[in-house]
Amino acid sequence: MSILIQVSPATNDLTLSVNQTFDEVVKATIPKSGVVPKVDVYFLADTTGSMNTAIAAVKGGILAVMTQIASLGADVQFGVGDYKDFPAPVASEHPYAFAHQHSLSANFAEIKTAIDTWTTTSGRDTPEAQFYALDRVAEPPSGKIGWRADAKRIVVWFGDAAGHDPVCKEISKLSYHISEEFLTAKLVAEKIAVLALSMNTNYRAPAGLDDDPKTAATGYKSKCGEPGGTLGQGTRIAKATGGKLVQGVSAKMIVETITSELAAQVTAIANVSLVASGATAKFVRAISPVVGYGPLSRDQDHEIAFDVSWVGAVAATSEAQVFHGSLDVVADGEVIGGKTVTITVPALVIPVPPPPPGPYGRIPLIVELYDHHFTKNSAWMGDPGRRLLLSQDTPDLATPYQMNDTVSSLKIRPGPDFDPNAHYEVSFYRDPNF
Ligand SMILES: [Ca+2]
Repeated sequence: MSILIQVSPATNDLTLSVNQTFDEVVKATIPKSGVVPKVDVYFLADTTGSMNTAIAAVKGGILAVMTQIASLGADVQFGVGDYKDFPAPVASEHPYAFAHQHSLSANFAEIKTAIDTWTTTSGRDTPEAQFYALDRVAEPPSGKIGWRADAKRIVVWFGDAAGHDPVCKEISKLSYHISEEFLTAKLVAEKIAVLALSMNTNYRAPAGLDDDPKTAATGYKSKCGEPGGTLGQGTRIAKATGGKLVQGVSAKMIVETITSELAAQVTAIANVSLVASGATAKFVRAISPVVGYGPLSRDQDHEIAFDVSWVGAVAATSEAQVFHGSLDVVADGEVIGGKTVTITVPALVIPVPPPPPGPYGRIPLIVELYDHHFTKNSAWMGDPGRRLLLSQDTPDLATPYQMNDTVSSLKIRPGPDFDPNAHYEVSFYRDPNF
């Protein structure tokens, strides 16, 4: 399904001193996809008691769902698994916590047969082992589940209770505890989107997959200690993985909901956003709209624009610093294009030494001119006369000194660069044309 998206401007090569800003509009053109979307869908069901009517409805309608989704022009495959709870296996309690029935396959009849094997058993306490089931499904491509490497991966998860958090290793016999945070990171790393159908079939868990995981959570205490976790697990996991949670789905509506939500996944990109990454990300002050765009249908071209605001975030040092990174176009959690970004922070400006003395920079003699008189005491109209110091050849005393025709006295004395062995000559004219 991947299409490499070009953006405009195609690259950024910026120079940003600290606090210096730069604003740009980044446009991304997303072409109508000529590529058939490749989609892997894994059906994962809670098969404990209260799910009975929902399971029956899925068995009745799943073949039609698969046929309809395949008719949308996608290369789509399906897989099947179900979960119950720990401790397992325990006779008269849980036959298993998770069972994988069928790997990803285009043989819809086999998928239907696998789903027909689902049998509900008691879940005992209210929360169930969905974290363990999702952990088992969150594996790399080409494993037991059979994810295809280049397919968009979706788990269609339906259940009506919260999940035990954590599923500790003492009860699962794995080498690690499965907390919500751990599970979410693993699903994101495997690029598996979770499409969660939170069923309204369990009166003991009114918020379904989002219910309080500590309510009536007794089954893990002897192995895992006091129950943890918070309300809203399903919504958070779905959102973090680029999927979606549909709340309050009835048994009657489950088939229709699976169909419409899967069709939306196949025919549209739910969300496209612009994300800064790499060493240049810290220079991004804002990207707008931060939530991106969507849904965008796949059967037409789209041009979207983001306002990106950069700011110098690094202080200068004695040498120029260069940072590399990118602005990525992310569609439903997958990077589908973008541009490289290079930011140079210029070196500190080194003070430039003063220029060497000019033609008049050396002063061998100081010539003092006095206006009409040269002491304060010999008053002229009551004011002391002005004194003018000359240190260079002066063609005209009128401009700017305004001392033409008024000089009455002069004094010549050695300047700072006086050389007693040199020969100096001082000439005065009445005017330049004399
Ligand atoms: Ca349970």
